[in-house]
Amino acid sequence: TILYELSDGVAVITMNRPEKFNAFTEKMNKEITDALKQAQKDPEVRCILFTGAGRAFNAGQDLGDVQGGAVDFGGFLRNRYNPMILQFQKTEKPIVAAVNGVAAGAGMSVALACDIRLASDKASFVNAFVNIGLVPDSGGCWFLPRIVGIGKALELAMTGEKVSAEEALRIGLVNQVYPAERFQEEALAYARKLAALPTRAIGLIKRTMSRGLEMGLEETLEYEAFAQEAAGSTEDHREGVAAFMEKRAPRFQGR
Ligand code: LHQ
Repeated sequence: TILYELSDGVAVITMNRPEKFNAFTEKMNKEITDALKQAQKDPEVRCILFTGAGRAFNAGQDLGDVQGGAVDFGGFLRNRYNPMILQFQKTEKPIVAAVNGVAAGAGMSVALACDIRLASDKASFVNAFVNIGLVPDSGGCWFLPRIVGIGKALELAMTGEKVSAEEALRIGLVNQVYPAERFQEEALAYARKLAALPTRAIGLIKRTMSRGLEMGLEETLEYEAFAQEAAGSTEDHREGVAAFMEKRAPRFQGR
């Protein structure tokens, strides 16, 4: 239910159930978790680009699987979604969401769990949970207020209204918007640029900032010192300083 393709340091993960707007099934949850683990392990992978096949990014849980009641919601989340979302955070490489179309429900949450969001001008976001009497899940209650602030987060979660790409850019929900005609190329070019940067430092930036969100200043300063010891011992750090002194472009290896 997904495609995994590696080229030029970028692992492209494509959710691939276009006829169902790439809605999640148990199989897809598992495949995404495994693909992220594989990308984390593979030293060739220096950036992950996460996108959807066809018209949609992802419409959330496949509602065909949950209709008729008698759903173990807690189990659904604990077994399928929560491990997947945690894997986004545990993957210490940049993850870029290329939001090609609508991102709804848990599909929106997954976009939020990525580090950077790029949107096609045809993309949109729907915090659809409330529309079916549910609560944002898959990290939606954690990421959304941290990305757009509590005021906007509550508005989007309580109304379940569709947000256009343009509005998403305005409120900081996405980092860039590109015309649909050249969206794929632009997203790939963006990911390739990230893949050429010092990957270890980027992984440490990701970990330190997400911890910093939950720690006080003193603890964060200490964690920065720890992270800097790790970053400062990389080849990429030495290369960065050497390139600066020699007035040339750096060639980072991700080590
Ligand atoms: C779909 C879906 C879909 C199946 C569109 N399933 N077919 C966790 C724990 C346990 C249980 C519950 O869930 C969760 C997490 C969650 O994600 S809850 C939230 C689930 N998602 C939603 O409620 C979103 C439902 N979909 C929509 O609101 C709309 O379809 C969106 C806004 C995504 C797109 O609207 P449109 O562009 O107007 O397209 P459409 O509504 O015509 O949908 C296109 C097709 O995709 C259509 O099929 P059809 O055969 O009629 O062409 C839809 O039935 C299908 N589809 N979402 N989640």
